[in-house]
Amino acid sequence: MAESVVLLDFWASDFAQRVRIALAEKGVEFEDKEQEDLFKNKSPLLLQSNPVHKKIPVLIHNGRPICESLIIVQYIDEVWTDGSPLMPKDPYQRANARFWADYVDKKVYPSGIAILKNKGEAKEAAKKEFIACLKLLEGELKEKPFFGGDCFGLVDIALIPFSGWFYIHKTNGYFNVEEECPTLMGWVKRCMERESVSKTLPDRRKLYDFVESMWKKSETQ
Ligand code: GS8
Repeated sequence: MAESVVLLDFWASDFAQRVRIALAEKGVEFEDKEQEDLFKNKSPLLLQSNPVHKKIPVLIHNGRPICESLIIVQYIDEVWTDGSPLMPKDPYQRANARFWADYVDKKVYPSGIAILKNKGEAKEAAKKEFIACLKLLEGELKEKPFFGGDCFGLVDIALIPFSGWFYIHKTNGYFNVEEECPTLMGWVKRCMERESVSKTLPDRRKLYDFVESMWKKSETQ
């Protein structure tokens, strides 16, 4: 029986982009179920597949749902073993990769959201925090091509979707990541040379317009 791979997706979601990049790295074909009204009217399939968080992405593999993007990426790596691995072999390196991917979720994502959400002092503090996080990541990257060394893997997949925000920050005159973190920007360019990434990340102008309209809408509600 042919296997079934379905992704509950939303085009602008950084978390869903991680899953699409991992599937592309492994050459896995999947059915993409875009969630048309993710925030106001969740599909019955989403509610049934992720009853705990009710969020995308959800990967439904042969009828069984897997939730949480970083867990899904690691699942993909374990199930589809052809192609280059996304996790290091060594247990210490694996733990380290999980640590930094978790850091992206716990620090980079919240400070990035706080820039968009806040005004005044809180916005300024969030900008500082976001740049400090990126600089810390730059220190971890050092001179390596990718976070795990020569191989593109979990931490790269966790972080690269957020590079779409850099354009938003620059366009809004907040800061220029290219100037603040040149080494990290070199890594962004390297990641973008991979088809899995360049074909997955949305057009930055389209993303900009979407994010701006989202926050404007939330301000008026
Ligand atoms: C986050 C998923 C998430 O926030 C992961 O998969 O890594 N920790 C999770 N998904 C958002 C879309 S992206 O902003 C979502 O589904 N939001 C719907 C909602 O909040 O109702």
